Amino acid sequence: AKEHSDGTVVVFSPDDEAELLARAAITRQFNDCDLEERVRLVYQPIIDAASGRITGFEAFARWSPDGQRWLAPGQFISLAVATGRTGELTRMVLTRALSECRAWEQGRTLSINLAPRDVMRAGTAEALARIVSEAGAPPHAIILEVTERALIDDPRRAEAQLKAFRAQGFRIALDDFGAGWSSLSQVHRLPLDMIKIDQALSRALATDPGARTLVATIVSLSWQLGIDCTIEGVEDEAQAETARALGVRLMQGYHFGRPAPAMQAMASLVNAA
Ligand code: G
Ligand code: MN
Repeated sequence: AKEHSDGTVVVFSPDDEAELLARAAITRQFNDCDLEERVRLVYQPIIDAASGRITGFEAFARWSPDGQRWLAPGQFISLAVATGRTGELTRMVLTRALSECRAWEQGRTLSINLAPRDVMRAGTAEALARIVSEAGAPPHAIILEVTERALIDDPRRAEAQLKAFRAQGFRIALDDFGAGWSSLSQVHRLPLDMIKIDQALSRALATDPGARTLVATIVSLSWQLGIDCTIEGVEDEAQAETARALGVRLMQGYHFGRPAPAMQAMASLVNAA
């Protein structure tokens, strides 16, 4: 039996051997690759649903094992963790995003995802702040997205680390909120600027009254905390309309825009004004 980084335990049978070998091979590819060459970034707009204005972009990394197939974070972040390259990946993503998607020059924010280890590692705030300063960007325009998962194991240290990010001027978003790792009891103590409602809740909005109640609760929580609230993974007008009716203002998802290369993302600002 093997414990995954997310805490689930998987028992392998001999049938899994081929899969195990494939996994070892792709882990080696990640370990040996030049990240500069094998990572590219796409940017998804975050929309103010009341005005239709793009308020910012979230950068997503795509990794290629072979220069042909491009994998999404869900498919390769575990490889970065296994090879100890999450810190390097995050710094590279931030550096690249700051150079190709200068959203702050158009009054927009730029969001970057942090791996749980980045959040907890000593010196991350300073390392990221140096990169932002070298790019000539204001830290306040940069939103660091942190998942609840990162805060569970050692809430006190997590709180101290988030305060260190804040002290450098960064904004902080709590990502994938409502996805199961509830940190509801800590949220009021954390220095947050935004809560991002997990995409699973968007999908459940049409059919599940429980999901609507949960979204309404998160919206009310964000109001009470005086912070922003974004819903992720909005795929159609029905979901957007329900979210709007529940008081969600900021939205993200295929309905508003798919993740796209920097040039295309920045060009959409010209059209939208
Ligand atoms: O954990 P995080 O929210 O950062 O991850 C978001 C992931 O979901 C990205 O890989 C992004 O490309 C993808 N994504 C963004 N919008 C949508 C959407 O509307 N539907 C689905 N299924 N995926 C989305
Ligand atoms: Mn995110």
